[in-house]
Amino acid sequence: MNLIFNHPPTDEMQALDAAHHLHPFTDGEKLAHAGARVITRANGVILTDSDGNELLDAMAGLWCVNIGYGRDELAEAARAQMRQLPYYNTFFHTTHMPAVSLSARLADLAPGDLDHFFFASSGSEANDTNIRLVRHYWAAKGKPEKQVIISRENAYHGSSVGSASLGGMAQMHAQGGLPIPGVAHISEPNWFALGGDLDPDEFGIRCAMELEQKIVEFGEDKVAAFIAEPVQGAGGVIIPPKTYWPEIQRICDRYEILLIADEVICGFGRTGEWFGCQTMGIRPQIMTIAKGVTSGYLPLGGSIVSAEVADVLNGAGEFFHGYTYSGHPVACAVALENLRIIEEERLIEHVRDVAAPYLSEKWAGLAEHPMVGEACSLGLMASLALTPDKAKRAAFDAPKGTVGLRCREASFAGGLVMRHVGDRMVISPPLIITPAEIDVLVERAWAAIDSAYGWAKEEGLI
Ligand code: PXG
Repeated sequence: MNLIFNHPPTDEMQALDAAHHLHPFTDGEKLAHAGARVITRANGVILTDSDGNELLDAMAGLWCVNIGYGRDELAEAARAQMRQLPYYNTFFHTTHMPAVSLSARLADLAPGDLDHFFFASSGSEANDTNIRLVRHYWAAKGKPEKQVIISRENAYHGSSVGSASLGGMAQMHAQGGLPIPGVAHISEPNWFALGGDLDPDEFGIRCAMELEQKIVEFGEDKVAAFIAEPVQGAGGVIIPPKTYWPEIQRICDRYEILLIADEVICGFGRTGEWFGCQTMGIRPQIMTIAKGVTSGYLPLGGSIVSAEVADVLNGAGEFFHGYTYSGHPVACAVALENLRIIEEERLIEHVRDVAAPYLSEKWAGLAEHPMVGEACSLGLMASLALTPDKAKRAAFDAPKGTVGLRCREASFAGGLVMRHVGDRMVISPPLIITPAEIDVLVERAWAAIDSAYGWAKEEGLI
């Protein structure tokens, strides 16, 4: 029997899952006790589980299914490419049309002179590439001591040793001796949690100035790059104050350090432009991409670098770096079809002109709930901060994430996939979402918050 299409009852699948499957970012014992939710199919913005429940997927999978589920065109693109050339590598002076076409397409789409692409299969791999690439770049320019990469606390750049080191997740660093040497972190521009009595604009400047202080501390001749997400995603959809990015750009320019925009979440329409750096008005020399480039239908990631960076790399002999699946032809073919759909169906215009303004208005209404201290959105990413005291922007008197988890559970039970990051709730729906679907999303989000509110009151947390 084909267990995938003709599956056994839910409890049997859960038992098999618990017996053999180690899940990412999961407490295995708790999961085995509760049993995993089994997702069996999806269409548009709706997931269906093995018991036939339907859920509105306000996370677009894991921030990636930009064009929504169920697009046969991508299946057809994969099938055609698999039949013609399922695999070949791009090492040893070889190439193939899917990699050629996708590099050229990305060079067209990326802003400024970002016009060369190094392929990987994920955001983590791409950021590992970036670590090696920027150090190799500076060595090629006769400055091998420029090694340090500055990042931010509560940033997420991946889960491999290198990319998790770039990330600023304390819990990840605590497991396995991270970060690696040569990575330093500054504060995140999270006004709600860290802004104290400063107004958001002053706080934005103060956070950016930390970059300057760190560069001066190490010495400009030691610092290779600064990496940041235009808007932190996994950190809780933290939208920086408007003063932040212009000041960061000024500092990067002044001290001649490379700016790496990690566009793994922000790229491919999420912010209402092709890339988050365009929304933020910054000029990175390198962008990390993954997720939305294929809408998650197949794994693909990589680094887009400027003409100047590419020239230096190309003039520096062999770069001893690459992955078996760098430029995988099937993933590239699927990416090209995905980009065609985003462009021809004008999905970025849909986000910018229809979905984001509508979400922004409806989402802001959630701030009227007594337990919501902040409700903010940019493009189609949004978050809200749960708090027992709005005026003080206070945290709950419970381990971080206790109320957030409760809210997430209520959300799932009410037919909405909404995530929690500590006690912030986050969403990032497919770009195709309609105003009517946004109404359902916000209604279910309110119900989930309200359910968690009732529970928090009973527990004496409010
Ligand atoms: N950079 C950013 C900005 C990301 O959000 C990565 C790099 C790593 O990409 P890969 O493809 O290696 O996973 C990411 C991934 C969450 C969550 O819980 C977020 C991500 C991955 C898994 C979980 O929000 N982002």
